[in-house]
Parts: sequence; C-alpha cells; structure tokens
Amino acid sequence: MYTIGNLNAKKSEEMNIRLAVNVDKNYTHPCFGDNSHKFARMHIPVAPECNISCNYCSRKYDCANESRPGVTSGMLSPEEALQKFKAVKSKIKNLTVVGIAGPGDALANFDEVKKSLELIRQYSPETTFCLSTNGLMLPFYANQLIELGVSHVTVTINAVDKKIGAKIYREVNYLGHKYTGEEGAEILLNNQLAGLKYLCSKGIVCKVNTVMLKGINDNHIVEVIKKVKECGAYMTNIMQMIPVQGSRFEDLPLVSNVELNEMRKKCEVDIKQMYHCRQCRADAIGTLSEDHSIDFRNIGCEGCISKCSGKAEKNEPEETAPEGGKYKFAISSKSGINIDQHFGHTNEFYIYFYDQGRIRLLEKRNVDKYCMGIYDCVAQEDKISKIVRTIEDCDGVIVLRIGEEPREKLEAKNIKVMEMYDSINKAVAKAAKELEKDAKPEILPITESDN
Ligand code: CLF
Ligand code: SF4
Repeated sequence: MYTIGNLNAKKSEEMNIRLAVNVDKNYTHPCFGDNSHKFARMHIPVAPECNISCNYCSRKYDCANESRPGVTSGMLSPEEALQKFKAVKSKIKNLTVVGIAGPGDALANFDEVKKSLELIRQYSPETTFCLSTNGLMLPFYANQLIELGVSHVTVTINAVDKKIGAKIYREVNYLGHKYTGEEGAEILLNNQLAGLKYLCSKGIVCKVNTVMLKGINDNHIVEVIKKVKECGAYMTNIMQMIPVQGSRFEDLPLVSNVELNEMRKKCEVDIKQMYHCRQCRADAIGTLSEDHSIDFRNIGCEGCISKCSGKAEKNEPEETAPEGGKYKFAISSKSGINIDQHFGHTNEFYIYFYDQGRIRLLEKRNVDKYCMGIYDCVAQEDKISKIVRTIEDCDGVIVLRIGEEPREKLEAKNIKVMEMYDSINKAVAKAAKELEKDAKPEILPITESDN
C-alpha cells in the first residue's frame, strides 16, 4: 500500500536517477562539460518571437555576417528543423546536442519548440536536448520540458533586484499585458527564480547566463550568483555584452576581459564557472570553436521568412567586386574556407590579395595566439602589439569577431577592421567594396545655396 511517505521517497528517488543520468550527459555536452573541442551542438532556429525586451538586444533574422546570439540566417519550421538535423547528423559524426537558443525566446514559441523536439526525438532517441530561455514562461512549461526529455536548461538572469532589473528590461509581455519598469522586472525575476528552482528540484541540469553590464549590474553579480546557487543551479556563465547597433545599450562602456575574468574567479568560490562560451548564433552548428552553419545554410529553409539570407543567397547575384583598387587583407579563418574565427583565437592569418576584381591567397602568417584564456590576460597588451606588427602591411582585417582593444590598435594603424561571417572569397569582395567606398570622397549634390 502507498503512503504519502513512500510516495515522496519514490519521487525523490526518480529525481535522483534523472539528475544522475543528466549530469552524465555533461561529458558529451560542449557547453556544460569539459570536452567542448570533442563534441558538437546544433542550434535549431525555430523560435523567432520574444516576450521581453532587453536593452542590449536586437534580433536579426537575415544577417549572415554577424555571429552572436539573436542572429540567424533563416528560421525553420519544426519539419524543416528535422530535415536539417538529419542532414547535419549524417555529416557531423560528433553531434551530440540539439539546442534551442532563439533568435527570440524558446518559451515564447513553445508550440514550435515542442513539435521540433518531438520530431527529432523520434528520429534520434540518444540526442541530448538543451534549451536556453529568459525564464519568463518557465513556471508554465517546466513540466512539459521535462516530458520532452530536455536535460539541460540555461536561464539568463541578469539581476535579482527589481530596481536593477528595471534598468535592463524595457518591457515584459506577460499573459497578454505589457509591464514596464520595476513592475515588469519583478514579474520576470520571480518567474526566473521559481522556474530555475523547480527544474533543479526535478533533476534538470541548469546553467545561468548573466550578462555583465558596466555601471548597471556589475556590482550586483555576486548577489545574483549566490541566489541562483541557492536555487540549485549547476554552473553560471558570466558574459560580456556584445554592443549591438540600434539597441539601447549600444554605447554602454564595455567590460574588459580582465574585469570579466576577475568576476568569474570571485564567483567560482560559490559555483562552477563557464570560461569557454562563444556567444553563439541562433543557428550555430559544430564544436564551439568551429562553426559549420555556413555549410548547411540552405538546408531546410525553403519556407523561411522572407528576409532570410539563405534565400537571398539563392536568388541574388554574387557579391560583385569593384574593379579599381589593390588591397591586402589579413583573414582569421579556422577552416581556410570561411571567416569563422575570432581575432583573439587565431594563430595564423591567411593573407589575401585583391587586385582589380581578382582575389588570390598570398601566404599564411603565424602569430602566437593573443587570447590564451584568463591566466594569460596580463601579457595581452604585448601580444596585441605583436599581432598588429605581423599584419601591419595589410589594408584590412576580416574576422568573425574582435575585441575593442585590438580593433582600436589596428584602426590607429589605418587598418580597417571588418567583422563578417561568410566564405573567404565573398568576404574579400565585400571588404574591397568597403575600402573603395572609403577611398572615394562623398560627392554632395550641388544645391542652389552652393552657388
Ligand atoms: Fe546551445 Fe546554450 Fe545549449 Fe550550449 S550554446 S543552448 S548551452 S547547446 Fe554554449 Fe553557445 Fe555559450 Fe550558449 S557556447 S552561447 S553557453
Ligand atoms: Fe533579446 Fe533574448 Fe532578451 Fe528576448 S530574451 S529581448 S531575444 S536577449
């Protein structure tokens, strides 16, 4: 006969088993475990809408040239997501995780998320499911996520004080009403913490992402981290804000690598820290250091939204290179085919020459890696200068992403810095076009007042 006592014991045993199974999956999870170089994840961009407005966010569905959260080359329906998953799985043998990370919020698009995960689960029972959310709707969907077999959840929590939250969130759209200021922040923060606590109590492995915002929440982060630990979070990932044009925090001063790593070290006393986050695109595919989403760009996106660049790529003419100039470019590329590497992670640059519309590879140049992780930060200054010296004869540098400090140093040497995500040939043609534009003085129309 069941008593309340032995029912509770049974539930807690189930939770312990689920937790043990889920924690075991960390070994093959590139974000939660220590094997990010060995295993790959695939993000399926099935969640276009968001239910809150963060002041650092701007979502783009059509941007192939940027690599950061919120950006994707196209949206997928659940059926298209399955089709793309099959294609990726057949090519990328170390694919272990399917993640949903936007470009909006996974739980603001729950029907699409649910359907996608159901379809993929039928095809691949062994794949780990991971999901990232702002947490507003977690109290509503937590149980369904568990039923769908989601083992890893990331909740982005930037504040646990509504006053600070009100500076970060412009609007919270909750159950058909729009809330602003402290009222909106309070709803969001309560739901985030309640959802996180519930998931952890059910054996789901939870990570909390926190965006460190200078002058806004930087003095509050230790408190956030202590609170989420109390709720049962497994680890936290404190991240830099990537300034996004058109967002409210576009001009917010940036947190340096040193400041970021000092904060992580401080919080590590309380909870495991993530040091290897790459702030991925919503359609990222591959290991964290080697993105292959370009190779799969057009698969499964036949029905994608009208602005999708995958579609544009099929219909629009190739990037046409201007003819006049001759330029030399330093390129950061892991694959040697695409612009797919952060400036700080490069140890050799491809030097390309552009000559009146013709593009050719001149050579590869070796440099010591500028960004070797936190223990190396103090020596960074010299490394940046060394890299700049290695490529100072170039007119432009083309990278996936670059920090403010090296950007300033390169620009001071008159080297144009361009962030792109594209194949090398197309990127060089685009970059040459940019330099041509800079070289030509703008001709203003003559107006009557000029005479
Ligand atoms: Fe994707 Fe996020 Fe899952 Fe990883 S990413 S949903 S936990 S599978 Fe990873 Fe990318 Fe950082 Fe995210 S490196 S942005 S932490
Ligand atoms: Fe953008 Fe994510 Fe914030 Fe929504 S939750 S506004 S998608 S950063």
